[in-house]
Amino acid sequence: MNFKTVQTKPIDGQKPGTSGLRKKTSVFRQPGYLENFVQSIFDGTGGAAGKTYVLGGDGRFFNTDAIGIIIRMAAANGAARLIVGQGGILSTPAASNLIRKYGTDGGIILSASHNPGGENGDFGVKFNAANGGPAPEKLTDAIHKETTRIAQYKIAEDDIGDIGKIGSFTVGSTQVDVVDPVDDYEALMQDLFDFDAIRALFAGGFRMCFDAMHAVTGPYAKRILEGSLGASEGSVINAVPSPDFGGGHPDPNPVWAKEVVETMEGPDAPDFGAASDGDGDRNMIMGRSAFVSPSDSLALLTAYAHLAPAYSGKLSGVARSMPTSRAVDLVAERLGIPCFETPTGWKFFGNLLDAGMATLCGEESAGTGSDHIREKDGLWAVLLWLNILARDGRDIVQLRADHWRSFGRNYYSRHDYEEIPTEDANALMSGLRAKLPQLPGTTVAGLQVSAADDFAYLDPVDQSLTEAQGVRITFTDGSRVVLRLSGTGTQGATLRVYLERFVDSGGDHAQDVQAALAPVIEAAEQLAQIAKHTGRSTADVIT
Ligand code: G16
Repeated sequence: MNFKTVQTKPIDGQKPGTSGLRKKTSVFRQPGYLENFVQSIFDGTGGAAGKTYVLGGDGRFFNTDAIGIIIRMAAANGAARLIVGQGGILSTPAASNLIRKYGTDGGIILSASHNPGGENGDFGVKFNAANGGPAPEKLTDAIHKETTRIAQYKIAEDDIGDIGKIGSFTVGSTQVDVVDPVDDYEALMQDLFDFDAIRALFAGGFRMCFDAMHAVTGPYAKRILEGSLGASEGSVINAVPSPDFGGGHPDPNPVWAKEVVETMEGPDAPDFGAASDGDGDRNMIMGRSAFVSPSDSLALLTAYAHLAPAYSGKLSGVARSMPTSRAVDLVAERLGIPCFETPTGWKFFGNLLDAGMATLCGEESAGTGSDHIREKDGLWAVLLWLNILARDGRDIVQLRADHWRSFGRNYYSRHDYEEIPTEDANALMSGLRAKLPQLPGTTVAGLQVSAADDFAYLDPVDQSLTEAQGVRITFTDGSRVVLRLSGTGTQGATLRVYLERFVDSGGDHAQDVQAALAPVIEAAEQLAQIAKHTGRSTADVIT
């Protein structure tokens, strides 16, 4: 095997965002772009020599080529071993599991998550650390620093073995083990959940529809739901991963996961609906004609997790990202366990999970997970729901209604304004930040402001401070508006406006969500002057 050292120059903009480096696929395919970033990952994390990495991706366009490049670079940099998903496929949760199970030094995951794929879509590269979780800020900062001073990268010149076949080959002195992407993940799920109870549920006629959205979870869901658990054939739809996700947008929310939504709202709807995203870490949950918001899902899973063997009597605490609704806080309070509020980004849960301070975590952005791995996990959420429904016996819609009657309902919605010119988005945020100190005590759209700040997080484990994580404005009636700019977009800026209104246990829980939130929506507009800054009178995506 011949190795070569290629002279290169820093490329602007290789700063990882909320979750790795995400760019247009065409940007990643520019000569040296991927290579520069991968070499910077190695250099920023102490070099690849003698290390073992997990490697895989969500199968989007350029996945296979990128895997080949990374294998050749890891070998040239002296890695000892690579564990690669067959065909270059690994869901993000499956990759996290492999890193932990085989004690590797980390992993490289190729995905732009829920962003569309294809030649004109998005691509992404993420480094996960030895705990299986997304690299924390100090590592992503170190990687970014390398991208600004890189002068050369190393790569093997010759062809390598076939990653389409399970087995092993070597590249120089690096051993490459190609593994089944599903096996270890399924074994983990069997350890966590009561598979017998779920099997009995399906055997009793329970029906579900899982939309894999032509993305990576198809093979996982087929094997586990239809194979091991006995869901009827056809329960998993859009199950074959395709490089452009069938031309779709693999984001599991009511806007993009239309097929399962129509099924769940149609005549003869199944009992349970779900979907997962491009790389399998997000989830959407539905009952008949009922979308369960991710924030509510987190609260309900926390309330009923004891019905699953892995979590019975074992919840040390919960954590949610700051913009996620406070429904789970109420459950944690009643259970007498702590509830942590972190910035957006799964990486912020890592320390809490490692320290055993939180067992379940979740985010409004359709992410839920636990300490079984260090990523959010779409299929895990579906299986925990199935386990709960199998053991509880109630229908999901009834379960949720009973929950609201007991805890009250946190009406919740997110309004996204996409592809705004970056300067306009920054002007909106800085204008808002400037007026925060004057807001408490004032009344906006009939709501009195009780507190207003720019969220800063002091990590209770390593004491690191992360500032400017989003503006939050709370009102005396318990309502809340949060505004922040997305860190995962690839074009312009995306403004996210998170809206929440609490109606207590005796109140009306059957209102239309947007109608219930109308005063909060109006307050957000008056406070941030969204229409003036964006030139738009409504959001592009409302979930
Ligand atoms: C990533 C992060 C999540 C975050 C989401 C949205 O998810 O891991 O923690 O909530 O992005 O982030 P933003 O609001 O900055 O766009 P994923 O599924 O895209 O990897």
